[in-house]
Amino acid sequence: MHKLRIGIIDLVARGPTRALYARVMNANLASIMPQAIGVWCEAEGHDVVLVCYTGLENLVEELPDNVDLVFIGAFSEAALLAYSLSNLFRSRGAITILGGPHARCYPEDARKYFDYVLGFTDQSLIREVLQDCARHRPLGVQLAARRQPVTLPGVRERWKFIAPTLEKAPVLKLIPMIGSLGCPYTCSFCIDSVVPYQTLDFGEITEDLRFLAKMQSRPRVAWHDPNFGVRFEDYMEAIEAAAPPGSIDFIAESSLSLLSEPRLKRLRRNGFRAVLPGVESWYEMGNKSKTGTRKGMDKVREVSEHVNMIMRYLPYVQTNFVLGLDGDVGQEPFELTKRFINLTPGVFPGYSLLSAFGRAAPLNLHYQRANRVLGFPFHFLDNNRAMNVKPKNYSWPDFYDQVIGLTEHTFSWRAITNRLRSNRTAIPKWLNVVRAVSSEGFGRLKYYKEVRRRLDTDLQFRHYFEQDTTQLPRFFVDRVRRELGPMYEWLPTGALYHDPYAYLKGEEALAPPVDIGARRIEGN
Ligand code: B12
Ligand code: SF4
Repeated sequence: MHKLRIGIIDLVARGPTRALYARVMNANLASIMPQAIGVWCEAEGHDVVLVCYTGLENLVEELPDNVDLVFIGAFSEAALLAYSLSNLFRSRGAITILGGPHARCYPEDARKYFDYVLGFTDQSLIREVLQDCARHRPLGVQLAARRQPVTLPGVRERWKFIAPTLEKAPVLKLIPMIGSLGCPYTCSFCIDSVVPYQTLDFGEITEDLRFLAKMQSRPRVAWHDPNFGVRFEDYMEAIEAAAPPGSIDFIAESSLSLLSEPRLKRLRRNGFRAVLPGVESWYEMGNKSKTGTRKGMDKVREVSEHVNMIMRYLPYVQTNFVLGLDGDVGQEPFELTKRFINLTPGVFPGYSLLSAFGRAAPLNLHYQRANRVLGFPFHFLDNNRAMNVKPKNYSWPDFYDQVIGLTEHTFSWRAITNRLRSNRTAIPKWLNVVRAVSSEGFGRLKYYKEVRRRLDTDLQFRHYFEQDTTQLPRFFVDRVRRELGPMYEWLPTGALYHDPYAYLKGEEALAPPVDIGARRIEGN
């Protein structure tokens, strides 16, 4: 097999941007898998150029124009950019491959624009793709390993791809690591509820941390584990074996139920600086926050006490909420979240509007069966700019009124000042301010208000939300055009639309996958 010129693009932005938050943070959102694929492609003897696209670089200039093969990793919010890039590289003769969350959630759609669409990906699947390396058009092939990989290249092997990405981050520089895949819990809204929990090699983790401690003074590691801390003891031992306590800083997503006081003491000793637990709702998912059957204000008090306790040990806490879940009715859930913010002034609340990402979770079938899923272009599916599930207990105007009220409360100057005062260390204090005044706080508020205004004044817009038409309102088309910038001219025809019921139709058709050796080829 001849040496291939391979381009790998990790899309952490959906188009060009100059936003302050993007400048500070986007390079820290880099994914692990594109780097791992880079390592695997080089192991097969090929030349690799990897670009983490943060929205600030000129993407086309950064990649050699004579690549044979281009891997693109994308979230759904960057799918239209990924489709445009695929179109551009195909026009230059390259073979294109999509992987990442979008490929897992919307493979039926992605096949229209890529030669290969990969689900679970391991080294042997990459080897097969490289050996096949053929055009598959008009419909690409959909391939997946049988399960999540049992091993992934660690930081030492990925360093040549990590280092240039870190250079793009001006202040805070986060190194992505992972120690486990899947989750033992089964929250039906989550992509990992059906993926068995498995850990990677803890000895490797210790070696990687030792390496990092040599490469940088006080490195900062962001764990990408879906639920960090399930094998708490093993992690702590791996970290403690690597470097003196506190010489490496860590950030992790962990369920509240795993964050008990004795554990927090150990986390603090071991350099943990931030955790992002999910609360999700005051009426649902009690098992995640260990609040059991407690609901409403009782749950608010309990979670608030818990989070305030966490903040005595760790400097930064973000609690994640989902707005618009079926268990929520009326003003109360929103008012309770406001109470939570008042009772927990130091916390940064992260809000997601209920979103059903295609095949991501079993619960999405329920929304599709109830005909409640809307086909907003992927570009808006980032948990905020479009809620693609019609709320069960709210009209759209009601819902947006509540979301606006909560966002105003959360990013009022009073709340921003309270957050600033309640946080003790410099980075958390100022990161919270930047998040509040940039695209995440003020930016979203402005956007929600525009959506709300149009629900009253723009008939075409309202009809779309009410599912009276599937004709996309101008508002969304114009935004895509503006936000894709020069790549818009490469957006394939029809890519603004997708079938939001593809998952349900696929399940109903029940086309059995064909087994070929170690891999699974579906519907090709
Ligand atoms: C860690 C994580 C993050 C981290 C790191 C993000 C990153 N760039 O990797 C942070 C906190 C930054 C983050 C942010 C966001 N996230 Co997030 N995140 C996760 C989480 C918890 C784990 C993902 C992970 O790394 N798993 C470990 C890897 C190894 O496994 P995997 O993801 O299953 O990937 C496998 C395959 O997909 C494939 N693969 C993965 N990437 C690639 C790339 C290529 C080229 C190929 C060929 C294959 C391939 O190989 C892997 C091994 O089999 C998932 C939920 C979950 N439990 O999976 C959500 C999830 C991926 N996030 C999600 C979302 C929506 C977001 C945000 C938009 C939220 C927001 N509003 O800010 C942002 C977008 C950030 C961005 N643009 O980069 C959604 C994505 C849905 C979708 N279809 O787009 C998920 C699925 C959660 C959900 N809501 O269901 N996230
Ligand atoms: S605990 Fe978190 S990662 Fe695990 S299934 Fe529930 S939401 Fe998903």
